[in-house]
Amino acid sequence: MLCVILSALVILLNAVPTSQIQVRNRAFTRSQSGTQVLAIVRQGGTWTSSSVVSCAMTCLATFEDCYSFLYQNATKTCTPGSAFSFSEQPPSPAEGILYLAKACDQSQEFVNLWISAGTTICVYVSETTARYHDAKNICQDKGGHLYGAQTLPKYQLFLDIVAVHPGDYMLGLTDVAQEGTWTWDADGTEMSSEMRETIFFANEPNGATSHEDCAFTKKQYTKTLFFDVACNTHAKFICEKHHM
Ligand SMILES: [Ca+2]
Repeated sequence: MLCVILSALVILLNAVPTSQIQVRNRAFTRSQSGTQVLAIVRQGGTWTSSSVVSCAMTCLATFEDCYSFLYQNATKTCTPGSAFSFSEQPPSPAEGILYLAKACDQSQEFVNLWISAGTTICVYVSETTARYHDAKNICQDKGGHLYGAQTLPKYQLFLDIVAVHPGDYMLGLTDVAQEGTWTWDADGTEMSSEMRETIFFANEPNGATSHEDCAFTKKQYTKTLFFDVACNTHAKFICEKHHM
């Protein structure tokens, strides 16, 4: 009986097409702060380690909704996980690499990133610049919306993304509806005073002209903080959406 079960398991593992796994792989490592994701180490490539592929196959065979798996090189152990079953922060590189096996969308444009313990978000980072309204439409066409920094962890993730993809960025944040009242595109809520003080330069937003209704960074300054600027300014942008 045991042999039958083992044989069935082997068939099940072999039945998972390798190509299906390869396009799903996402690997992350930690930043210097030790608590936040810094970089996409490898994206959409081919795994060279048969142990990692085997771990992925185990995860996909164990959980219909395989979301992530941890392969620890030192101990050669594999820990598969279903959706959000990992309640801890990503492991350090020395501990192993956490692979998020679940794709954000069919096109593979979006990647899963950790926001905080047990929480991830799908983000798309633009390669080119656009005006606010065009960027907003692009994100909506992709089924998401412009990235918001409604919380400190989301602002930290924004900083981590910019560290990997340098440039001037905009947020999904405007006071176009009512001057001085800044609201997030994502849900229409008003920016908290805490986030206002965190993400803007001192004495900003200042509404220096009647057209400064959008929030952009300027890379000539050493800190990645925001100014209010005209919405027809060009900048890079990030789209966000929840995973499938
Ligand atoms: Ca304004």
